[in-house]
Amino acid sequence: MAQQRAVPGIKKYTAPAGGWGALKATAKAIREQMETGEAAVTLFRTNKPDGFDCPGCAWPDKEHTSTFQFCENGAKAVTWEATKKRVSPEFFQGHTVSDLWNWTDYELENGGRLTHPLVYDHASDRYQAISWEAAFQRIGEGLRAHHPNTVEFYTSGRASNEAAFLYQIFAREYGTNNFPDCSNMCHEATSVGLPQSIGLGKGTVSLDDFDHCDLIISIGHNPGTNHPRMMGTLHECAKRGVPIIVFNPMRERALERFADPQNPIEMSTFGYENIASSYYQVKVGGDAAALKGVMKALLALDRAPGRNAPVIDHAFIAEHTRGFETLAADLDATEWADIEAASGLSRTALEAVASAYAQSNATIIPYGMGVTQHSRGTDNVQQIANLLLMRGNFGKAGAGICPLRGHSNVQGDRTVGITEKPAADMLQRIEETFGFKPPVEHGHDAVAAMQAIIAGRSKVLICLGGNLAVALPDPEQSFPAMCGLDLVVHVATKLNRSHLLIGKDAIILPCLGRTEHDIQAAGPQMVTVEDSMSMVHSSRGKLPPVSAHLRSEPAIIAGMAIATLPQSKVAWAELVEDYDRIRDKIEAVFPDFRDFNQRIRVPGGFRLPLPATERVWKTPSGKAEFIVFKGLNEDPATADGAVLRLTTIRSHDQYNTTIYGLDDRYRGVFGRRDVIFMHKDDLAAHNIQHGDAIDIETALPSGTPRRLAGFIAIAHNIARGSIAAYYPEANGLVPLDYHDPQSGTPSYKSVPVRIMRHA
Ligand SMILES: Nc1nc2c(c(=O)[nH]1)N[C@H]1C(S)=C(S)[C@@H](COP(=O)(O)OP(=O)(O)OC[C@H]3O[C@@H](n4cnc5c(=O)[nH]c(N)nc54)[C@H](O)[C@@H]3O)O[C@H]1N2
Ligand SMILES: Nc1nc2c(c(=O)[nH]1)N[C@H]1C(S)=C(S)[C@@H](COP(=O)(O)OP(=O)(O)OC[C@H]3O[C@@H](n4cnc5c(=O)[nH]c(N)nc54)[C@H](O)[C@@H]3O)O[C@H]1N2
Ligand SMILES: [Mo]
Repeated sequence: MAQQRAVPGIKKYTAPAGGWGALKATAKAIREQMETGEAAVTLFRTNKPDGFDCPGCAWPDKEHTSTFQFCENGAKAVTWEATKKRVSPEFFQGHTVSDLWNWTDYELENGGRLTHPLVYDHASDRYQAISWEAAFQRIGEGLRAHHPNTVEFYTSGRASNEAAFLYQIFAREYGTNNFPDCSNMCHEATSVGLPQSIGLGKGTVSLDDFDHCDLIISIGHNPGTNHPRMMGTLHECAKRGVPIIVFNPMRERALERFADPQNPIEMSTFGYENIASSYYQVKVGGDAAALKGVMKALLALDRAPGRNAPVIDHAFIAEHTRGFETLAADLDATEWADIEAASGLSRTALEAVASAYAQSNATIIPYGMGVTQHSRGTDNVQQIANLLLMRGNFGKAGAGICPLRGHSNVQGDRTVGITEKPAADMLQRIEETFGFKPPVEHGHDAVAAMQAIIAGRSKVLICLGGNLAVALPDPEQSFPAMCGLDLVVHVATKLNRSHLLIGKDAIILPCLGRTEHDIQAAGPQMVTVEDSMSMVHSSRGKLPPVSAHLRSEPAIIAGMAIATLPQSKVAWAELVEDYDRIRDKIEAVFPDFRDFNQRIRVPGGFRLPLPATERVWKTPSGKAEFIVFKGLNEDPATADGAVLRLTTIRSHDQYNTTIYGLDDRYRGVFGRRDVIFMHKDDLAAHNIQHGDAIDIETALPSGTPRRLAGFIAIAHNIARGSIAAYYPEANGLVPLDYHDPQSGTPSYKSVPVRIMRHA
């Protein structure tokens, strides 16, 4: 038995999630980043019809007209952007880039908001102020000197629809479909997998469906931290008596018990609601096996003699789907012993899930990165679709699939054309609308872009937000490769490590954030975003910009385009004067945005068409497809019992590569991020004690082993054989070429590793 000794910063957290702890943390975020009066007003206007869209997550808001919904991590995201701290040209006079490299990711961003356009000066190793016009000219010259297919146009998911649309038009008129995108590291398995299954690459539920569901099966996501406003919804469902079944290798506190900070009675009595009715600690990478087990048990229930009502919706299957017989044959041929071994769950447990599912007339399955970030992530998503299809859980109230998108507009960015594999009809409408011929040849996704940079095939990187080098796997290869680029341009709000990877020429262009006024020639502007449930709504900043030198993302893209494309067919300056004009063009290229400018002005916005919610299947066959997952392993299997599966996760105090602080309250970690969460029996089996320093090495069948040294092993409630570490610290263990072949999503959530005592 591993002995529980005291380890600095590791404590048991016994309270429910939410509650007073959340209020306290919010107050701290406001105190540290903002002037208090202003902060309160700003926060109050978040996600209200005349306010700005919360940059925290893509969970929708009820009606968008409801009263302010409190959320701790939304407050952190807003105060982090609306901070009183500044990174000005004087700041860089005091710090060379080599100095800054030694700062932590937290320290870099905590410096504050970028205030001026900057260019890197090799002689002094410093960023220096540059005028917008000079910066654009340099970018234009740089781009014109390169072949378009050697340039990468990265998008992080905060960009508005208007910015993302202009960006793709700029890159395509320039001549490339190289669109690496944060979605490629995130829900690409959804975007690729679901169109094959149901003819739609998005979720099918709306918030109202949660009021009508009988059962929720929540797989591989941590809403208490990453989608806190979802906790209000889950809390209501739990109160209504809806069973919530969770599949997650870690016992996440918010999925166990939650005290709603909006609920005065719970707050004053220290009460809470139990969230999960059953919690199954599936092995990391064991979801496909678990889902197959549930489907196999459902088949058995359906076939059981003496049942008067069928468990499987055969009428729906006959009318709407194809491939059920093949799926059933595969399930029949799959042995329970293999399912149990691969999932780490017992047959009895999976049968209990099937039986709860059989009793529910309307089931919702929400899921997150625990499902998508695997080398068979696409197949994984399709198993969820199969399970829902077996009982006709599409196109009826209270039922459907609910991928939890990451960035607040990552879904919208894809809708308005950020894709490396453009559809022919979009290209045709771009040509009709703007009068230039966009390229047809497919471009690079995020992994392919970095591979091209490493191989020296790509020479220029333009980033609309994000922190690409840190978000991607394999920093040992990608960091030096980034420094070999001819030109790197970052449109950003805050300084991060990717900005310190200097090529021949490096430029930072500071932009307005969501919280700030955006005033153009025609007056104050709003932008639009699409949430996880395909609701498009407006966002209008409320605070004065942190610096007079900031420009909006649309204005910056137009500036780059004008400087790069002197013969452009696009009236860039005119479009940016009034964003209604951009929206008219979006509507011209994407007819789903019919009457865009009228409908966006209706409080709450509008929902984009989702054919699968009407049982219209936009697949080649016109039917929904059952897609068989061959085998059981989402990741390469290994017979070596000493090999553990590493998953990489977010702490409660971070937004992707943005680290707000060093605590992970609900998991009982305070003031440090260098930990490896392990089951106590795995610690014992490795003869390692809680608190020991360990090294971790990848154990993939091919490729050079990658190693991280000096992490602290801690005993945690996690499935046996599975271990967890924080992202991005653990990205050095994830190989860039270790990804889902269908979607290109890196297998961040399942790396085979060995651990050993720290050398
Ligand atoms: N505050 C805050 N909000 C955010 C973000 C943030 O960093 N901070 N990031 C945003 C973005 S871009 C995204 S994509 C989302 C991410 O939201 P999530 O999908 O919730 O993100 P992760 O923290 O990566 O963790 C997922 C959960 O998956 C579990 N898990 C790990 N491996 C497996 C597995 O193999 N199977 C199963 N079933 N579960 C597994 C982990 O235990 C963890 O509970 O959140 C968005 N919202
Ligand atoms: N190991 C591991 N790696 C992962 C993941 C994982 O679970 N495990 N998750 C992956 C996922 S899901 C994602 S989405 C990616 C995230 O990858 P990215 O989207 O590239 O990263 P972020 O950390 O969200 O980007 C933060 C930066 O965005 C800039 N920024 C913030 N707001 C704005 C704005 O309004 N405009 C502009 N222009 N810039 C802004 C700031 O400069 C800030 O430093 O990481 C992926 N990497
Ligand atoms: Mo994401």
